[in-house]
Amino acid sequence: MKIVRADVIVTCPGRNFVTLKIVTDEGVYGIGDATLNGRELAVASYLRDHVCPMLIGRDPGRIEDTWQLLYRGAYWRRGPVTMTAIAAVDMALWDILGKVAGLPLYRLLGGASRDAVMVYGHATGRDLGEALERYAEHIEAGYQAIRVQCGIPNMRSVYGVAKSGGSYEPATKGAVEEQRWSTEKYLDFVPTLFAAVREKFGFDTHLLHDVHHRLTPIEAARLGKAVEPYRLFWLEDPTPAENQAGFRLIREHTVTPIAVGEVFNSIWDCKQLIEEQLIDYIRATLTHAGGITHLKRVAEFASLYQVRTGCHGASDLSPVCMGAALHFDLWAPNFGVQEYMGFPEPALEVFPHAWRFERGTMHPGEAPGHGVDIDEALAACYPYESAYLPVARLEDGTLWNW
Ligand code: EZ4
Ligand code: CO
Repeated sequence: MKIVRADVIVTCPGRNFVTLKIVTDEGVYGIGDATLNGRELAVASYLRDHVCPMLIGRDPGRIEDTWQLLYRGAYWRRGPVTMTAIAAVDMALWDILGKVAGLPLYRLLGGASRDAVMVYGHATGRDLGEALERYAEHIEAGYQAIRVQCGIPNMRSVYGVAKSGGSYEPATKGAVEEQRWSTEKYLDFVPTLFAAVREKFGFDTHLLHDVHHRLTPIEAARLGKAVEPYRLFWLEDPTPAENQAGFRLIREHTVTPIAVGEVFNSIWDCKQLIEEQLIDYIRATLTHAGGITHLKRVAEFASLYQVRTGCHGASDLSPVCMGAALHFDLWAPNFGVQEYMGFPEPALEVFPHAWRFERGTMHPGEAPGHGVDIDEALAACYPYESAYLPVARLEDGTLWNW
């Protein structure tokens, strides 16, 4: 079997997605997600201009060799654009392998380690009352794990809260949105939020929260310590992670579990964090961290240190990534939880899928491969729309981590 075509499809059914489709001489094809929020066209070009021509004529079954070729062969290793492009190829090749074998991807990985995958949803409110209402709705819908984010008194904007009170989408079309941030106001308020959740709903649900890189290590340590009584499932991205050793400072002060890694693109981004047991959950995703071949390596390494997976699953990762991730999660012996935010309705139509949601858990389905397809004619009805992630500034105007 040979690869005869590799096409990049850019579409915006509610938000931008980049998809790679690899076609073989036997007509079997596979698809992979190549979406890098706010930098979509860089990956599209990397694939179209540099990777796709290299794939023509290759045996689609040589997945590992193709991964090594694109990683070592580029000479310029790692980085989000490169690793997202490699991930898309890898995901599409595993999809083809599953279709050829007539088996769902999770069975190729070694079979199911559990009945279904626990997912966490997002309860976000512009104020405490609204956050608690959303939390109640998630319990009603059967979620066992719920992330809570909430507007901060006297702060104009905050990460993770929808402006309209509807579903949250950070990327904005047109100009870059500027938000303001005050660490002091945030640290003063956020323990109140967790206290209110536990007081109202008890301890039966897993409670999660995303700090979104806004604190310094010592501030994160203080927050982790302050919220210990509310027994969080995890505190996510408490501080930027380029300096992995910085997490020692957090660990020295608190037993609140830490999740990091949605912006990571290789095992080298988390090697020290995992080896020194500075985190509890690794959030790297298939799409941004080199696909199934590489994330499997990360998960197996993490398992040696009792670090569990908690794959990023924001709506800017396409339904293709969601499908592949659910197979991965069903297999991974050290799976922790999977993020699930849902998708805009048109996106679900553009990407017909075998996965299903049922009362807080998900299953990838039994379709061969990863079970997600693309309706190219429908995709063409939603042309790309330039959109950017916001930036954050401190109250005096200093640019901060968004
Ligand atoms: O801000 O995926 O945990 N989820 C997140 C996301 C990220 C977006 C960036 O593209 O932090 O909402
Ligand atoms: Co996050």
